[in-house]
Amino acid sequence: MTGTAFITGVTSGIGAASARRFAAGGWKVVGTGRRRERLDGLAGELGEERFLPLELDMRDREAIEATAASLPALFRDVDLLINNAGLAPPLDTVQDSDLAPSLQAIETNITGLVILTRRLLPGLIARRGAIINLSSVAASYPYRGGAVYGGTKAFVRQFSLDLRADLHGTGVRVTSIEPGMIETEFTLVRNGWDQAASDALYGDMNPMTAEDTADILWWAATLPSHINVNALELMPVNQSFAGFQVAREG
Ligand code: NDP
Ligand code: 8X3
Repeated sequence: MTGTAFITGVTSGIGAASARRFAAGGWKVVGTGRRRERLDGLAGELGEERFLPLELDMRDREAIEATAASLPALFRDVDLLINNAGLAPPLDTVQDSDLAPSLQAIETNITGLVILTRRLLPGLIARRGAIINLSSVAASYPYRGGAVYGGTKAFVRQFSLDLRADLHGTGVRVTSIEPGMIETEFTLVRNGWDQAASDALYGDMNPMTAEDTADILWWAATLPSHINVNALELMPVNQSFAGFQVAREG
């Protein structure tokens, strides 16, 4: 099976690896992100017949609508939407956090995802296509400093499951992918591009890679069309669960 994949956030990490994976598998890819030079780099690598680079800020509603409405004929018939673009605000508690990074995560991870999904849904229904949304283990397992990020990813997970119900009988597949630690620019972004913080998190624990994750997205997308992976939780072997915390009074 091949087709056209619309992948958000291809300028780094999972999105970049997925653009390469689907292009290598014979798909056409529409790839979005804010960093023009990275989009151009990927376009040079994958070729203009295979990859359409589109500069798009997922916080810009009008831009999302305009982008989806003006896809060129070669890339217009989207069969697969991978809602990947996203980020986490710094690991501050809600009471000690700045509001702006929280709103940025909500607007990117939730609002932009909903607007783009709504816009592409008629075509996806017409083609009995598929949607894969990047949620996170943070949707299900709370951790200190993760309230807004985990909240956005819980939304993505639940939106995916409820969307399946809405799309009942249309043949459209919807999947929530819920990974744990993948070494990408994710932790650099979360920590203001502090390389030492990222290295400390992923050091000596053999995290998943963007390529590992792209292979899993590829697997989910290319299963026989009568199979729907509802939700898939993933972790590196060296990441698992910790207990509750208890505050002692007095
Ligand atoms: P990266 O930081 O490497 O990539 C994030 C991508 O999202 C970039 O291409 C970035 O592009 C794009 N993006 C961020 N903000 C915007 C915006 N406002 N408009 C458009 N694009 C935007 O992180 P990952 O590859 O790791 O993350 C991809 C997804 O996977 C995210 O949704 C993340 O929450 C999720 N995830 C990541 C995990 C991890 O451990 N890494 C685990 C579980 C889920 P640009 O900056 O050019 O706009
Ligand atoms: C990010 C996954 O485990 O780093 O979505 O919080 S984790």
